Amino acid sequence: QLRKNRGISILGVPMDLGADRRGVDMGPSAIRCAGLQQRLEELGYAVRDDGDLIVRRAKGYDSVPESNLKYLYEITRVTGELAEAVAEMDVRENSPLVLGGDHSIAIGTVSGVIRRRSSLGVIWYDAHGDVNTAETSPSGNIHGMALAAILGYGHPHLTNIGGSGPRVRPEHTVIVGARSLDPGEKRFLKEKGIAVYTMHEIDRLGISRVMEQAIERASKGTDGVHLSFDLDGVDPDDAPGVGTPIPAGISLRESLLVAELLAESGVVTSAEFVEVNPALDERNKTARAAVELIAALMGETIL
Ligand code: B3U
Ligand code: MN
Ligand code: MN
Repeated sequence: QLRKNRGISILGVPMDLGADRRGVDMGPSAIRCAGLQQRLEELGYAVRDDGDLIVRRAKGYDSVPESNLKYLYEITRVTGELAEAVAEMDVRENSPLVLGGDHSIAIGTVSGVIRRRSSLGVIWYDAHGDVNTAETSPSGNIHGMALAAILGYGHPHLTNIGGSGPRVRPEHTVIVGARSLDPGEKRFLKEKGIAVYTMHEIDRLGISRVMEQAIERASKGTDGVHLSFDLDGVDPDDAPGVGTPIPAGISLRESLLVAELLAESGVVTSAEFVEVNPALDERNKTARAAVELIAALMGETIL
């Protein structure tokens, strides 16, 4: 649980290679500039900022000859380091809060978190499914393959980062906010029986019932839930600074309720906030939204 008697360890991963577009490498910096640490300290947490991992700017496409995976080697290296760093936080009894960077970093975060847990649930808040593999990906961008890798599917380099075998089971995986899925992803999600709350379900049931069900699914039979929060899940009107804005998304207001409901449930044991792109943002609006969301997740209430 993200409890106040536990400290929080912040780690930034300034990587944009998985998105193949410059800008999200500045995400950790922008979120810190928006006042993250102070906000968490005001809530009573002992916050430790471990700084950023080092990401090498790859020259050209450091890709494997037999596949379309872009920057596979550097992404494998960085996420492997991330897994070790996150596992280390757990030893210190600090809750990991990872700042992205593109969403490929989730492979490292989850692989680190799972070291000391027998089973983990994942709530994947995203406009996308991120369940492509090299075979189904339209882009070769690894950020669109992160959840598949966590579930044990994809290139062996990606499925063996910081461990081996599936990190999370399909029945403990929930996607919230999906509105842009590739044909291969739709097939994958149906085949594996992964719960997907698309915008359709959110509009029909309302975000609060969706979260009730999502929390139940991710927490039942697991000893922790990881929140992987892609800022492009939020509507681009509220979070314009993301690499791939998809309209008709979840409002910031609803997203804050998501964070508050998660805080109330007490099931979340680690989190990451990814895909903030300050180069496309308006006066750091998206990073400021990220800080609001993190504060709510950590128990900040209005009254
Ligand atoms: N599904 C597409 C697009 C995409 C995924 N994640 C983001 N964009 N941010 C792909 O490339 O896999
Ligand atoms: Mn994503
Ligand atoms: Mn996304």
